Amino acid sequence: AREGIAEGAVLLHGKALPYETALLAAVDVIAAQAPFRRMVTPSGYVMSVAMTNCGRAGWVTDRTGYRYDRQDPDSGRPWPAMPPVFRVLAAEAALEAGYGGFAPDSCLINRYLPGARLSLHQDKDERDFSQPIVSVSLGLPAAFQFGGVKRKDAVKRYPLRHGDVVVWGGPSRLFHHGVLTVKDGTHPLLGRQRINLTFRAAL
Ligand code: MD5
Ligand code: FE
Repeated sequence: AREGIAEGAVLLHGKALPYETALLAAVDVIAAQAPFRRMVTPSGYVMSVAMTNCGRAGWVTDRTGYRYDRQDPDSGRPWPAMPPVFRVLAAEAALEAGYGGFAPDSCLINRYLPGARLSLHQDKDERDFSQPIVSVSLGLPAAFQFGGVKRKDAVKRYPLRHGDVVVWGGPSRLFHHGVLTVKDGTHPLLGRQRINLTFRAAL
């Protein structure tokens, strides 16, 4: 079922379920080449979310700032290629939400263990904000929060569950958003973690 949750944002319940096995196998292959790591923000804070990437560019942060980098700074090698199942799911979801021709060049893979969170922020490091962002939730559920373009705008909460896909386009592309502290639990396939795939046209 498809549900509008904000201006330009569409939640596709269970959209990723037919792909779950292939997605998780691909995440394991990527993480073997480019392991999950907790990065440091420019202010020196070690993020609670562990991250890796695939595709032509990966989102990274260190003391010098946020950026998209074609190489994994930990290894100096290019990020693993984006698996076909990632591209297919992202493009299908975007199309269902009204964005034809979505061709992401970057997929950030976020791993939340219980206790991890992502504070309210905007995604502003990409070149073309007319391109949507596609987000795939796997494993433990999370309370997702999103507000508006202004930091002071009122914030709403939304549960995101295993298999949910959200397409953020139009005005919602630049809405502030975050993930509340993930609660402890066990998912049948993923155990004690939430994995989020964030697809972007970054370059
Ligand atoms: C997550 N990741 O659940 C989210 C999914 C990130 C991040 O936020 O930056 O790694 S992407 C959610 C998103 C993207 C663009 C706009 C909006 C939400 N929004 O308007 O709420 O790990
Ligand atoms: Fe974000």
